[in-house]
Order: sequence, then C-alpha cells, then structure tokens
Amino acid sequence: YSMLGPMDTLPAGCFGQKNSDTKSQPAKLGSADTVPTLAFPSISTADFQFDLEKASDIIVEKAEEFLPKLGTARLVLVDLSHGSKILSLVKAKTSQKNIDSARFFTFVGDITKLHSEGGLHYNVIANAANWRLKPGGGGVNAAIYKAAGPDLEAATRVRANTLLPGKSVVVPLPSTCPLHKAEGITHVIHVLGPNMNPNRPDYLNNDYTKGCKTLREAYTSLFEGFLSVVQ
Ligand code: AR6
Repeated sequence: YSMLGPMDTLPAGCFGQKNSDTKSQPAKLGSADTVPTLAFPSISTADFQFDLEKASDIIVEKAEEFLPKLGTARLVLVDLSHGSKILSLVKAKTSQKNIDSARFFTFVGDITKLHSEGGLHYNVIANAANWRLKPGGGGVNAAIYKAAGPDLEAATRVRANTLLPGKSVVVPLPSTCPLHKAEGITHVIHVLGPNMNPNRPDYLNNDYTKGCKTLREAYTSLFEGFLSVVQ
C-alpha cells in the first residue's frame, strides 16, 4: 500500500487555499509536529462485524462532541487501505458538518507505522482489543502487540486484566518500547467494542439498540482516555 497524508485523504476542497491565500493560512503550520494526536481504528467493524453505516454515524457524532473539549489536539481515524469503506463513509459524513478538517481527519496506513512510513505526527493510539487484553487474534490488536513487543503486555497487566464491552484502559508505554522509540507513541488505549460476530464472546445477536449504545460508550471512553493523556 502507499501512504497519503491528511490532505490527500480528505474530501476535495478542504485545503484548497494551500499556497494561494496567505490571509487564510493556519496560524501555526509547524504545530502539527507537536500537537497531541490520537490515531484510532474503527472499533468493531472488521472481526466484530458491526454495521459500517451505523459505526460511521457514531464516529462522526463522537468526534464532533469531543473536539471542542480537546483544545488543539487531533483525532485521526485510520485504516489500512485506500478502498476502506469506513474511511469513505466517515469522510463523507464529516464533510456535511462544521468540523475542523485539520483536527479530525482520516489517514491510510498501518497504525503502528504512521510516523515512520506516513510522516504523521502522533503520540497516542487506540487498539480494538479483546476482553482478555491479550496479544494475537488478528486485526489491529495483533499488529499493535507485535509492533510493541512484550513491553505492551507487561504495561497493560499493571492497569487491567480484562475489559467490558464499551470500556477502555489507558496504558503508558515505557520509553524502551519499540513503538515509543520508532513512532513516538507514548500511550496505547485499549478499547473493547460491541461484538456482532457469533464466533466471539459477548455476541449481541444483531441487537443494534444495545450495539449502538455500547459503541457510543466505547468512543466516549476512548476519547475521555485521550483527554486524560492530553491534560
Ligand atoms: N492499522 C490500521 N488499521 C487496521 C490495522 C492496522 N495494522 N489492522 C486492522 N485495521 P479489527 P474489531 C483496521 O478486526 O472489529 C481482534 O482479533 C480494520 O480494517 O482489528 O474491533 C481482537 O483481538 C478495521 O477497520 O477489530 C478482537 O477479538 C479496524 O482496524 C477483535 O479482533 C478494526 O478491525 C476486535 O474486532
């Protein structure tokens, strides 16, 4: 896959005045290198089989709710491919709203390599975890534990052994951790989303009333966790 920066992944027109109009330039162009940034995957929409339309509504709703509380900090929804349906849906729905596209945007890449391979500054990542907070299992969980090495499991154990659906736990990474050293990631926030996959624990059997409630709680908990890191 190839990497594209935020400008390339936003709806056309968001950064239309890049070189032409100095009056409309953002005040601090360099601040993107230091501003607290959470990169997060779409919780529950792959292995946990949650409906993409419903998930995209909830992501946009929760980002809109939390951006005003986050100062200058940024929220970045990440997925692996340019064909990502969830990124397209969120981009389209965000463009319909009055949301600052420099503070909430989508980005294509491996969440464990966004700085080294994508040139994105970020310092916190979310993990779509399992209830045991264990490595492996595929998806973004396997990728994050693999890239972080054993440090992540040890640091996680200090904080929690299990997670309930809709909850999250903030885990500081030691400076020795490869993700910290190579990417500048200081915290991983594990999030357990609602599960619509009959072969996984806590299967909701297509109950989207419960599922949407739990996914909202999951993003609330994630963004509150990020807020606690930023403050
Ligand atoms: N970088 C960025 N995004 C990714 C990456 C990556 N390396 N890998 C996957 N995604 P999933 P879930 C995207 O299945 O549905 C695990 O086994 C992916 O395309 O990881 O919440 C856990 O142990 C999708 O958009 O999480 C749990 O048991 C998003 O990340 C279970 O899966 C989430 O996909 C959780 O399932």
